[in-house]
Amino acid sequence: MVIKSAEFVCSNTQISKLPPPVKPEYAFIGRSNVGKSSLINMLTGKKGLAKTSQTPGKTQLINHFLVNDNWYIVDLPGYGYARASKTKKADWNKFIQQYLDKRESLQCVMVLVDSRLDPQKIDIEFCNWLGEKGLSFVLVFTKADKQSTVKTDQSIAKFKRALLETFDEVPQVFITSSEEHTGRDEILGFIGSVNQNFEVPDYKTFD
Ligand SMILES: Nc1nc2c(ncn2[C@@H]2O[C@H](COP(=O)(O)OP(=O)(O)OP(=O)(O)O)[C@@H](O)[C@H]2O)c(=O)[nH]1
Ligand SMILES: [Mg+2]
Repeated sequence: MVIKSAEFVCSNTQISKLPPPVKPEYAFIGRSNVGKSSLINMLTGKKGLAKTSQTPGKTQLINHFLVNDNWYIVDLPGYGYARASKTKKADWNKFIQQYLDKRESLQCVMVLVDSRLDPQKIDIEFCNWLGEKGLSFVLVFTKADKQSTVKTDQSIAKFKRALLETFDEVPQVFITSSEEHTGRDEILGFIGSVNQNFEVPDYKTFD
């Protein structure tokens, strides 16, 4: 897929204010600091599109970006941000779960996982939650430039093994590096093929 345009549309804390669900949408989610915003910038080829930061917890809202006037990338706040207060974490859960569970045009959840780490409980639990809700998701291993291919492959194998404790089969996997532009063609190709089957869903309007 060729990216002709990518623009920021809106930031939201309220489900009722999201753009109408008339275009296919892909949510990027994962632990705080995993590289969601960097990946979005790498995929769209626009460096400052999504705000990145070395301080975890930068993305606090549901951010919609329109690509090629045709589909949405959604940058979500990271989960598991250790320094967030309990109330904040609870709010996060409620809000994001509501979004993921109810968004009619959501085609796939892109679950970002740090390729350097052993399976993290919070990531596995989140995948299990997606499974329970029947939401389709793929795994995107990030920061692959930070270590050898062997190490990345080992992390992926461990993660798959952990998922197979609850799932019958593992979802599709992408290996990425925002630094080196690894995985860009694969992810955009995947999104392009899913987009082809999109039909505008019935949806509720909020007055
Ligand atoms: N080497 C390397 N560093 C990366 C990569 N992706 C992200 N980073 C770095 O990791 C840090 C966090 O990246 P962000 O893209 O802001 O992460 P995020 O998941 O959006 O973070 P929050 O919005 O705070 O949850 C930044 O310092 C990035 O430069 C990558 O592929 N390779
Ligand atoms: Mg971010």
